[in-house]
Amino acid sequence: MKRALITGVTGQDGAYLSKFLLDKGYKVFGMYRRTANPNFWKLQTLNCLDKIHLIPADLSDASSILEAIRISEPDEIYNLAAQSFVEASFAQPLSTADITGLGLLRILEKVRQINPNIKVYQASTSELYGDGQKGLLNEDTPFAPSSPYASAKLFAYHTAKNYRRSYGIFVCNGILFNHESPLRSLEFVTRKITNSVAKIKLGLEKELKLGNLEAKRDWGYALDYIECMWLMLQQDEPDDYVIATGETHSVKEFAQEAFNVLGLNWEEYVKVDSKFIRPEDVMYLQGDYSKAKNKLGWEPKVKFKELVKMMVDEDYKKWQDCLAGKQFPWDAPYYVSDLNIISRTKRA
Ligand code: NAP
Ligand code: G4F
Repeated sequence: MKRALITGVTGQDGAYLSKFLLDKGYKVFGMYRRTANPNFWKLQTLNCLDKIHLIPADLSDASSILEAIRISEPDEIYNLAAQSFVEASFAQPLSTADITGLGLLRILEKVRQINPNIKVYQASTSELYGDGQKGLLNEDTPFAPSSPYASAKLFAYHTAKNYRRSYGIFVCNGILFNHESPLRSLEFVTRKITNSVAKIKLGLEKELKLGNLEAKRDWGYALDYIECMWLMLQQDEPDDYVIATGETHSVKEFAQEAFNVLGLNWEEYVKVDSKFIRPEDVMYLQGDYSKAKNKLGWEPKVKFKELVKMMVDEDYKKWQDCLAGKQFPWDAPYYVSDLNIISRTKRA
């Protein structure tokens, strides 16, 4: 039986990957960081919390990473843990660099020392490209990070390549473009929109405040992208791959489509609030996944409209169930509306 250690197991991708690997017969170990309140609703939703083995550890704490690797004795490590919210990286640049950047270095050092045969997947990102790009972006497009988050991920990207060349460690960068799902956290724009659309339809909210409506993203479905992480580690040689849909849409188009799903006109509800506009933003992302298609045999299955509908339908159903008194693991009722958060202001 193969053994996998997933860092960031409580996140969107960590939950889907846990289920994917359990279904493949893996023994799954999930590294989670200690929090004052429980944070397992995504794993519970997918019915796999009681099937994985949880190890408390933190990417900023090298000794806890050592323990996690010793306990799990993995064949494969999937490094999904990060401070993953770009906007927060402007407010917390140092901890973002520590976790999102140095975190991988701490893992690779332990792998090098304990068992250099462990294969490692690194969650790289399309944010590496930064602002000002045009056309389809691929593995050869130069990177120009536009946030502390992207700079930290660029450090990790090069660290992975360096450990591959210097020590022969099997480590792959998955340059994943934005991927979403009903398990996406509420601070990201897609789920923020779909959750609000559901609440507005049910009379629980009156408006939706957003920032930059013109930014374009290549949005795919998280579950489609999980398979790729695994495929990369099943190859004979480690390599880096772009994973995307090849389509791009603006935040405005996402909002328009999401309100459409429930028969609402987005223009009546969406307001722009400058507090959600970032000091620097990436205006355009569109990925070329030909290398993954040719070498891994991978293609995305879910495209834009289907993704938006899936997310709106799920949030709408859950709010209806919640109002009917049903109880289930879910984040939305406990979310502090970002309208109440005053620390986020546009920087000059
Ligand atoms: P996510 O939902 O934000 O999950 C991030 C995970 O990292 C959570 O489990 C979080 O734990 C954990 N974490 C944060 N700080 C940690 C620390 N100091 N020590 C240990 N764990 C820590 O992110 P995601 O969307 O699943 O993305 C997975 C990875 O892919 C991330 O590295 C992200 O940067 C990258 N990525 C995501 C996308 C995307 O569109 N989703 C695209 C490209 C790359 P808590 O639950 O306790 O916060
Ligand atoms: O949903 P977002 O916060 O995602 P972003 O910044 O693209 O980052 C996500 O994808 C990356 C891959 O490219 C990952 F590496 C990263 O971990 C994360 O998963 O914002 C998308 C766009 C931005 O241009 C933002 O300025 O939406 C714009 N936006 C407009 N109004 C907003 C809002 N974003 C958020 N979060 N909230 C708003 O109200």
